[in-house]
Amino acid sequence: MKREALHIAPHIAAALLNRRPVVALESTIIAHGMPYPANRDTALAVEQIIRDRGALPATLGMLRGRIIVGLTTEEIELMATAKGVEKAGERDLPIFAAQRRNAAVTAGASIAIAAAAGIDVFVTGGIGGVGPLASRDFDISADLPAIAQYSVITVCAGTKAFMDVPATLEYLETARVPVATYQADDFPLFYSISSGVRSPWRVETAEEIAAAFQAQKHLGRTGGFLIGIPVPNESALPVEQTRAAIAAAMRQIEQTGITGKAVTPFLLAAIKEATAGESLAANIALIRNNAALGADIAAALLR
Ligand code: PSU
Ligand code: MN
Repeated sequence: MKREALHIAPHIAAALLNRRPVVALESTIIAHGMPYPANRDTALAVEQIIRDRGALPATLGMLRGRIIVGLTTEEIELMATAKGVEKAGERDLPIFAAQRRNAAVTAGASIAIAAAAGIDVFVTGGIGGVGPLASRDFDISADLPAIAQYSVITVCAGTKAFMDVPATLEYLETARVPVATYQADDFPLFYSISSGVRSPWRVETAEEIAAAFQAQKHLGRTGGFLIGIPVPNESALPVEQTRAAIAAAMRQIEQTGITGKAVTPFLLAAIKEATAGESLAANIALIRNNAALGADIAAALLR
């Protein structure tokens, strides 16, 4: 992607030029991941958390076919409320650009945009992964090859909980992506603290992550890092509750025949129903937590 093709908000462009820390944020979680008004309130709260830690948030999205780096509050409100906001993965960007659409961007598309803009750190809630039925339906999120390809650090609370976590970690190993968990041994499970799978690498500080990312550049390697950080204890769902809600949601989706990029939004909504909203509370808590670490990594990279 060409940097000239992006519409970078002036304050973000200035921050990048002056080597101030910037954190990229996605918008699919706003338009398709959470109900209103939790989606808008969370998006704005996450931006404020990043500012409070001395970095600048740049929420990404597409408006009338233009890729925006640094949506305004009004534009975030539009993402949160407008009808017909598309879900744009990286491959959808040229089509929606030609059609002058409004589109929320996925984690994978956001990573591609962040790389083009020169933003090193990207924060999301949970990434897409190898889907639960991938051996049958080949559903592997395009988030994974984007993490592997672009030199951006992604901070998340794991894959979304209904993904196949062991298979996702295998994929990332094959794709040569360094994967670490922040202050825990196991890779997290989005709503729950542990996926039960040991993380390839454990880190204690933002500085450690920044140093390894700088070493990667020094070695002339391209590609990203994936950092998992468990949901805060007080908002975590017990793992049995997460697994039961996923099982219920999976039974529902088998009946509907929904496939492709509609799967993730459907399952997130079904799990929210199955947990009486507790999964949404966990989702909000974890993305706020991820944002704080993302801001600290962005600052550490510039020290
Ligand atoms: N994290 C959340 N909620 C979301 C998503 C992530 O807490 O809605 C979005 C991200 O934009 C991610 C997308 O890229 O879900 C993955 O969709 P799929 O599984 O179709 O690749
Ligand atoms: Mn998919």
